[in-house]
Amino acid sequence: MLVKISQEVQEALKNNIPVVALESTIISHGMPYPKNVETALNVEKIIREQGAVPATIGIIEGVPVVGMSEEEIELFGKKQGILKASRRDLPVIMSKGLWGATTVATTMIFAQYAGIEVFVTGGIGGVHKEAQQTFDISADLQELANTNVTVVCAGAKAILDLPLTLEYLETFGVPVLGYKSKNLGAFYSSDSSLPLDYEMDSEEEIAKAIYYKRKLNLKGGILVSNPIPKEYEIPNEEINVYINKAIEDAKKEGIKGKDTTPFLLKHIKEHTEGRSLEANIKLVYNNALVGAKIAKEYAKLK
Ligand code: PSU
Ligand code: MN
Repeated sequence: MLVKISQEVQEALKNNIPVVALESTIISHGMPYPKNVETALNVEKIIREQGAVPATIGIIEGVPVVGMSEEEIELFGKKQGILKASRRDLPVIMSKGLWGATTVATTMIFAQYAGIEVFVTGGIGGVHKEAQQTFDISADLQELANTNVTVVCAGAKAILDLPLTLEYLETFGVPVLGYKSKNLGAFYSSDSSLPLDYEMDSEEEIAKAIYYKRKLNLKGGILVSNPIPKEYEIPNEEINVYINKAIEDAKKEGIKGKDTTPFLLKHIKEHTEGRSLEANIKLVYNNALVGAKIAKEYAKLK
């Protein structure tokens, strides 16, 4: 079997019940145990309460799984040494029978493979600061350019160069839609002050945009920016101090490539004494709710 799709997800897809894909890097590399497992299971619950089916995706002993069980999610949260699997890592992880946590890029790949349109996460990767020198641009952006999945996030962290990230998405024809917001979300804070092209007033409006993009066969993803609710945000001035410190630490320690993002996330979390983790959890719940509603609206149009 190339990809294992759970019975429940298969049934849902067959019967046009909305399905929402979820990534596993956020579990294994994005949050500490046991908060990671607790969050992943709560996200699934929020999606179910909306009448949609969650499909958490990860690679277990070389087999990509779409629709992990609770036990599998628990294992993903605990196990050491799970590889962060982006597009380039997939063939080798499968060849060697390893465990791999799917990033935004690879979750999109398996969501598309299974026929799942909507995918909920926290934040996406993007163009890193000083990418002019380092060439560090997340594979997530090329995946958004090429793979037909809608990604609901809270914008992107200021560990990235957000203006360049938007330019990149524009070049590759990826619509970036602000859910009830004019500006891009900045993950921990609700407003990056970077204007988006379109503010969307409802889940239905977003579902229609997805519908037309697919009908026209316009290859690639759609990015929905759903800002963190104001009561949970950490103001930009405050979080940026920790972000800049984390970037300095990464430079000093010579952190490169795929290690960069997890390193920065871990350091920010340590420096804010868990406050950033709380904000992170709240914004993911908020994305799960909106994502499930978008999936529901989209199912009506299909
Ligand atoms: N940004 C976050 N939280 C995350 C990630 C990014 O705020 O957990 C994870 C996602 O899985 C994303 C990946 O796809 O990091 C991007 O890594 P890179 O920058 O190496 O492409
Ligand atoms: Mn990178």
